[in-house]
Amino acid sequence: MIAILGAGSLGRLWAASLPPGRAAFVPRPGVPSDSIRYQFQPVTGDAFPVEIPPLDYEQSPDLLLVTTKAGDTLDALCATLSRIPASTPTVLFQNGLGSQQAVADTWPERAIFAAVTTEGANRPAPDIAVHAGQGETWVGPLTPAAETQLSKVIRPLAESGLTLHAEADVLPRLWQKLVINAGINPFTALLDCPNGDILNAPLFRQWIDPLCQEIATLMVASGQGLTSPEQLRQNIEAVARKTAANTSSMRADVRAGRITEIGYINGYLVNLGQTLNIATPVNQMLTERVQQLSDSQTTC
Ligand code: KPL
Repeated sequence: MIAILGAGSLGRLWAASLPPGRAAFVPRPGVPSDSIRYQFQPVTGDAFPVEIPPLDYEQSPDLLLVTTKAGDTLDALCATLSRIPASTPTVLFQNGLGSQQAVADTWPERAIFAAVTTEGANRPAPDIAVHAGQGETWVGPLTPAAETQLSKVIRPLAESGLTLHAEADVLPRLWQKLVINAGINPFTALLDCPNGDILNAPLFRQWIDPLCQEIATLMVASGQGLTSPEQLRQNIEAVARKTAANTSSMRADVRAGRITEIGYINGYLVNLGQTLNIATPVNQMLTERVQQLSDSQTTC
């Protein structure tokens, strides 16, 4: 059994892709646990109904996949891990950086992995999950206990048919994804537009070069090696073009009135800049503007 914590679009993609009967959703504490039912639209072919049962804690899961938002992850795991055997590997799927390290620091004795995925998934309605674009997923160890267990984690995940890679050194992959998210997500949220539309927007064109300059400086200072700001911009623009019609996760969060992951993306870079004594005015401006946007959207 593979337990999935977080029934958002990514959690539902994994649950629907695993063989029938293999996945179970971790019930939310205090909420009556029932099966989760939805229509799943694969990249090709017809949509089909999916029904995923709640995890029965009596059955020790082989794996725990954590597909919560970065900001919810530590609390969700605090409420869950005491009921999951210490030997169950945990795979974190969060965007950005910071939340993974917090989990690894809190449970250093557990086998904790980070996954970086380019699978596209969204949820246009509460009971519909769409696999919007085929991607790849890299999984690598974060804690010493995870280092010897990589193949034990890849094998059951590969039963999903999604493309998986074992990655001994996952931090550079997390950084690559962070760069893409830092260069696309805040612009799509501020402009309220699909990913491809940022490319010709004055806001993007004004700030993308100084943003990439800040990120390149931070990467060198934090031991991630030298990638030129021009190369970073090309990588960001290539993904924006490839996912042109997509709504980014940050735009979707703002639209739904949810707290965004800006604090783990551009906000992470601002905090890192403060630690390393590197100025990050563009990341700071984007972080503040997205935070203001979601503050003004929150209705409760
Ligand atoms: O990962 C993404 C996200 O929306 O968070 C990108 C790459 C921007 C695709 O939408």
